[in-house]
Amino acid sequence: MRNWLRETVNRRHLLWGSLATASGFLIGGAAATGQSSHAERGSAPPYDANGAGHHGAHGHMITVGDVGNARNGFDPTSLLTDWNTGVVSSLPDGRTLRTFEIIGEDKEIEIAPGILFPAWTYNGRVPGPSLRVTEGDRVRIIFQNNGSHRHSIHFHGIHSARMDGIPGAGEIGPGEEFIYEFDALPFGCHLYHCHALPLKRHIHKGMYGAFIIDPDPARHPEQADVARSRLLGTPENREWQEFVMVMNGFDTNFDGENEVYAVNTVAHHYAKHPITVIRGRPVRIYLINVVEFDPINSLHLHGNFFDYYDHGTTLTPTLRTIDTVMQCQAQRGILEFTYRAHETGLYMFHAHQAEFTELGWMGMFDVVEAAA
Ligand SMILES: [Cu+2]
Repeated sequence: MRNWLRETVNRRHLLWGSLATASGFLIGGAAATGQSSHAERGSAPPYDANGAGHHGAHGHMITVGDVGNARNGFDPTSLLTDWNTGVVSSLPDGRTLRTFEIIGEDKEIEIAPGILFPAWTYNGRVPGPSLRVTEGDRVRIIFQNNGSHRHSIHFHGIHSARMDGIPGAGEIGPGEEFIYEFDALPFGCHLYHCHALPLKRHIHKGMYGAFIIDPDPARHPEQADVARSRLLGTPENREWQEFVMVMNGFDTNFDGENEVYAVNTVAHHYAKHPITVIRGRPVRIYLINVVEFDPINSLHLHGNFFDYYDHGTTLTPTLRTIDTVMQCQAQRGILEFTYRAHETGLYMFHAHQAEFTELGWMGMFDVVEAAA
């Protein structure tokens, strides 16, 4: 039987100690003592979205300082809306062909201030590019493995056995190339990840990303309005504020446990850099859980409730009016909500596994009025 208390303390101390010794940064007292500080929020000083008041967020228990986005080559704020729709051309039968080029490479990234992680990446970023296509498109992915290990890309979706991205069906060695090709089905919020063995190592090292298939309104005449609202580029879609959030974790000492948790890789990034949301416009989140080693993860939204579409494969919600959703590994879904009836201000979201929250998985929405 595992000693959860001891493990928890050790994991916190490891992060805390690493931060302190690696770069002089400190995590606030609550994390160091292992005490949950939800109760402290009420007495915490007002949160300062401009950066001076990081200690105030969630009761003095987030990392201090910032990671080097330029060095990493990606900024988690940009990742929220950075859709890669590929190079578009037409097939002889008139259908759309979307071609993507993905390169696997080893890359050291900074996941919390002063904490470097030897990642394996797709296109040099974690998570990899957010691929976005339309239901029925032909998808072609040219995968070049420039890394030091064998890798693949396994897409969640419908495809042939030859395109499955497992050893013997798309897994390639360093310096090799493989082309995956399939039709984009079914519509939904999917993911892709390396399926080389040992699987948990290849996943937690950073080889995963969002694979979103927008519904084709012509195929769903009974709910064409809903489908159009999800189809990137339509006037209906532009009304929405869409964000992709990949919940991930990092085992920094390779003991089979995560020491850092995040959404889109950098611990507490959205706590220090709140996500701007226009009050009058609806919000849609493509949420994906790829955390390895922990069986479940979750998202809890403060001061609000949302509708949820499990796997994003339906046009009507599978859960209505909830404020917390649980996802096991590789589970994903679409959240929809609005702040129309709210006052402006900062609204927290986080895993409701409190330990994950303290170790990086917590952020804020900054609800503002639309510019006049
Ligand atoms: Cu791999």
